Amino acid sequence: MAESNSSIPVRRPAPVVGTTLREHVLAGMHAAPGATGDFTSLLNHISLAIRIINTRVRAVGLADMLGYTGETNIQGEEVQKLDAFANEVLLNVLDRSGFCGVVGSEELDEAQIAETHAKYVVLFDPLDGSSNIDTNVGIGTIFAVLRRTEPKLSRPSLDDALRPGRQILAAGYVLYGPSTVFVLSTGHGAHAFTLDPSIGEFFLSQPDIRCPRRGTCFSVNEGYFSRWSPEVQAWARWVKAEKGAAAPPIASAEPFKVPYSSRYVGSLVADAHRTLIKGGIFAYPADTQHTGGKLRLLYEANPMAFLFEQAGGLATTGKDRILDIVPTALHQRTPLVLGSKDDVTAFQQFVDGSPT
Ligand code: AHM
Ligand code: MG
Repeated sequence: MAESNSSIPVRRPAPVVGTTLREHVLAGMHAAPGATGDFTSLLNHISLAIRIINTRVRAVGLADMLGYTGETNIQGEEVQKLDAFANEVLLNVLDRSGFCGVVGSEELDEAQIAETHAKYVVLFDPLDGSSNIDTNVGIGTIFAVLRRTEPKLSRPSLDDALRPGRQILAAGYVLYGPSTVFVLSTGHGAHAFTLDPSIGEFFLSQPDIRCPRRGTCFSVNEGYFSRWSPEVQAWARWVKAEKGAAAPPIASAEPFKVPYSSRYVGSLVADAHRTLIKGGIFAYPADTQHTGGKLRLLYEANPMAFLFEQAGGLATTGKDRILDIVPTALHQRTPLVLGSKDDVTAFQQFVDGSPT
């Protein structure tokens, strides 16, 4: 769980249902000789911010938190009151931790760069699925943590954040659904923790999540069908078993069962969580309005891709592995296709005729 200064491999205890998030994080630190405890402390600060955000999400209709602030963010989107609140909480808690050299958020025009040599980078979408806030539909928080490459030698800069997702140290998301679920990976599997609201503690509820090899659901905003490329349209026709639809160009040993079921919440965290647990595919492809895709690479696609790979799934642009993309900008967008290995591979076969 914690970064290590030593190369000596140490056995990690198997995660046990009922362990608290704090205990889980601490056990990871003890399994990493030479660990300083900073990473553990940073994750505990993130968990604190999440619990603060959760209390407000749970009572959003009572706290004058519905609706918009009147501001527009760098993405040109109207900022909701809950977006702004979640952003402030994360910024304040991370600032107080003293561990962050660089912080990037969907709701910040530019990354916040510390004056210190602090060694971590935290990138987050404070409140994902904002369009669902006012209707009490599942929303979430997504984050990634990276370690600066030369924390002692250089001062933090944006370059510390513009690194491929395969260098992520920890990633997670929180789904504020019927219960509050925190899915976390520090590179040793993906584990889900459920909040017990009566005592404000996360308990391990699903250790070592494995995304099924194949699922039965597809999750995409089909309203944009007319804006997609002919290849993505061909894939959508196939998953719906439209008359005359072509099968993936490379035949699978075990035939797919089409039609798939359709599921689309419109909150990445909710759609991804269902896909992670039950399998299937989530896609937000490029379209004529979002030519580079809509979802943000650094704080939406990358953390999700890290978690899906940790759970044995795949995450691609439709062609290339998400975690290999070298970012050039904080708010860079990307097409995103993630889910079960077989289902993502079938999508890819439509797009470029080759297996993933
Ligand atoms: P947000 O971070 O502003 O909420 O936007 C991201 C959301 C994702 O949660 C979701 O997958 C997608 O945008 C929904 O977009 P659309 O309404 O175009 O389907
Ligand atoms: Mg989002």
